[in-house]
Amino acid sequence: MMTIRTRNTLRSALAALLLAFAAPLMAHEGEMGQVPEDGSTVQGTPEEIGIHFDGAMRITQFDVIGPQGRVSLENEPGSDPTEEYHVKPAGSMEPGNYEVRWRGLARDGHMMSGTFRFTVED
Ligand SMILES: [Cu+2]
Repeated sequence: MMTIRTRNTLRSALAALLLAFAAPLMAHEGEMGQVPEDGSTVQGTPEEIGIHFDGAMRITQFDVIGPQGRVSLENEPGSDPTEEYHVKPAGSMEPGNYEVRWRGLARDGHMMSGTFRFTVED
């Protein structure tokens, strides 16, 4: 018959084993930086708007929303995984606060999403 101590030891060993197997599955691409930087203020329309990841990410949604609604972008989300995703505004952007909302699929199959904000000044 097992003592409680033995059972607890076995349980700990099993938990450690599960963690060892689970760790690689939990690793996924992270957000490394934004353009313009989150919380920053830029003068005039930014040349590009984008996001950097520490691994390839397949971006499925990338919306820039400002005072006049959704900003028209020159390129739409592609289907190729990339570490650097950039779009160019199709026209000039009015001064005001903008929010970028993105979604992507990491290599491990996890859906990732995030937002960042920047301000455009005259
Ligand atoms: Cu993941």
